[in-house]
Amino acid sequence: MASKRTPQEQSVDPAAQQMLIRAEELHIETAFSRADAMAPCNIGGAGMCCKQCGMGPCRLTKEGQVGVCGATIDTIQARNFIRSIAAGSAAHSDHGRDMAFTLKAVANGETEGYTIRDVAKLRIIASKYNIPIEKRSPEEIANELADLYIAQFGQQRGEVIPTVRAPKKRLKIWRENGVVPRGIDREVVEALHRTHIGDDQNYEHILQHAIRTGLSDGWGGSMIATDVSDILFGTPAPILGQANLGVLKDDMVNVIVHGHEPTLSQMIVAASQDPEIIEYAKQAGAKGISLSGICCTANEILVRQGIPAAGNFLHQELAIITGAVEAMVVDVQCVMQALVDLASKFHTKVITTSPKVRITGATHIEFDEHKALTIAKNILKEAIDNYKNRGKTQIPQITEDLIPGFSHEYINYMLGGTYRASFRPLNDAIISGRIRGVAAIVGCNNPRSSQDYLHNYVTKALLKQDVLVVQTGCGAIASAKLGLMLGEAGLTEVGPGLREICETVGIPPVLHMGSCVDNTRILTVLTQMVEEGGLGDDIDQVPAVGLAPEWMSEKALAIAAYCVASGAYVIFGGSSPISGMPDRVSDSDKVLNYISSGWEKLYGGKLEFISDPDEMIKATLAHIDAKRAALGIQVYDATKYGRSGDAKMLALEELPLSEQRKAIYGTAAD
Ligand code: SF4
Ligand code: MSK
Repeated sequence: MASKRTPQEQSVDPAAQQMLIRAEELHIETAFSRADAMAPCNIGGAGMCCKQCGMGPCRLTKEGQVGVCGATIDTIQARNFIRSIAAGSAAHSDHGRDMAFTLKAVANGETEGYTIRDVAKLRIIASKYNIPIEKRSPEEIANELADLYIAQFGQQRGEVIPTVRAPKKRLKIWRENGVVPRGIDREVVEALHRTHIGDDQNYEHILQHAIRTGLSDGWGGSMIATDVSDILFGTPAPILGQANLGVLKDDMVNVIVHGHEPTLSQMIVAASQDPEIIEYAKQAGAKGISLSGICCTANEILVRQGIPAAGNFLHQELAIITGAVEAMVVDVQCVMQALVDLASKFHTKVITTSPKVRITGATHIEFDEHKALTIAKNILKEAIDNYKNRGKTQIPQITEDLIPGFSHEYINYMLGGTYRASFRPLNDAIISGRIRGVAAIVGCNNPRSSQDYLHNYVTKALLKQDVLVVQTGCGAIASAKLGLMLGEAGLTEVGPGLREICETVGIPPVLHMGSCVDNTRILTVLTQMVEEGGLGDDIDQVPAVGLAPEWMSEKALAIAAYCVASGAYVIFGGSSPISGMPDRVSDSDKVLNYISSGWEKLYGGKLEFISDPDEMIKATLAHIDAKRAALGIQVYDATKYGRSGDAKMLALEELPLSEQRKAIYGTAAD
């Protein structure tokens, strides 16, 4: 049994700590206490257990040991690894498939409540695939784009269409290595086939297909999900939002949407503003409806409508423990089964909505986009009817404001303006060394580490080193809760060069780019930086690193695979699922080495598991500096910048008026 931690050790978030103390008082279990009570299996956790057939499970813990079928440790580790990547790709991509079907239904006028919100993005995306746009209605274009996107999932031959948006050199590398995904489903199915007993038994060959499977997600299903969400619900742009449990209201009906898909949550946002529903809530004795989100559903409605985020992955139970949540409405992914038992101790209704997801004991109200608004209203009425059952509440009075909504379209616009939208200023800032490099710090919370600690530690350290940070998923909510996503407030935490850029452009030092599927926005940003010029001709040359300090989901591994394939150095914190035993069976190093130096030789990107946050930071900076040197751009110098912009103005304020004039106008005269 692992040791029991204090609430302060379980999370660095003060709101979470308050709820963990309350959980202890009420003798309630959470993921934190269950993680303390259950030590992870050190054989399975290290990727050394195979249960692919009924002759096993086989646990390979000794040097040279093989499974009953003769499978070696490297084969078993590679098989376990690709199976996780396949599951992660399937989850993201199935989300993308549903979005494509919704686009089709909207184009055909078959849905209730949806419209095509971003016609400009629809036209831009359609043009990339040579879909005619002139003299055609948005619905006609959307219909053709939806058909094209739906076809990508079942396509058997050829290349998944969004890959044409990658840098030319990158696409060539994929083609030369035979890893351009043929069809999204095909690569996932083949990953499962190859890892069945008696199939692919060469670890390098298995891991090559891991790359292809990951690419079918990043440059396939996830990219489709992001595109269609923007077309239907609007491309994010900066908007004021709030984060943490304090967004729950004592005098309102609190409804939390949790999961990943934006289709239902967007409609719940619309329904919650309906006068009929507000009146219904008032009749129930509440002041109205307070809607908030958890996990990536939170991100979807936060970046588009500014709907508050109650928290990230590990807040899902803590929100219920406030006693103030009338309904937690869930769809797919990252929803803990423990919610239902926990909710039974309070008055919260857990409502499942996806045809794919049922949880024993939960209320099921199935979502159907053809009746979306009606269903959303029914769900809200269920929540309102439950308000009278609310007992004692304890809502931590802790929130932080934030400005989310930095889509690649907006970054492009904010750097160059409407008529000369461009990544030039960002590239120039990197070339001059004001910005040392870019870090994408993404991914989950994991109760095996202190919630948000690794995210925050790494983010703060890199900001001080003039590294611009972009975030998605639960990592983004961690920074939001810390106040790093609010212009001026976040700027006290950053290095002098980065600060100058943030002040000039008017951005926070940490840019919230959306949900897990929106990691594809980061691929697009990197591609546009390459196309802008000055930072090489492919993604692997850009001084950038991807980090997932608290990863836990299989989707995170899929993201890692496609980022590596795209040329990125990816660092995962926590534990490695292919670490081997601590005293290392030497053969188990083969897989670890292959996903690092093996993949780097082929793709320029690599994946490493580094548990020590200081080592993570060191590796990130070393990589960024090495890429800068390879490009031949300015050597980063921390002392070079920081004497212009607001810093200069503040320093001037200290001087007598005549000297201020002299410094600004070159003369002390009026
Ligand atoms: Fe054991 Fe081989 Fe079956 Fe895996 S596939 S469980 S190693 S016999
Ligand atoms: S929700 S996959 S815990 S980021 Fe996307 Fe958060 Fe990870 Fe789920």
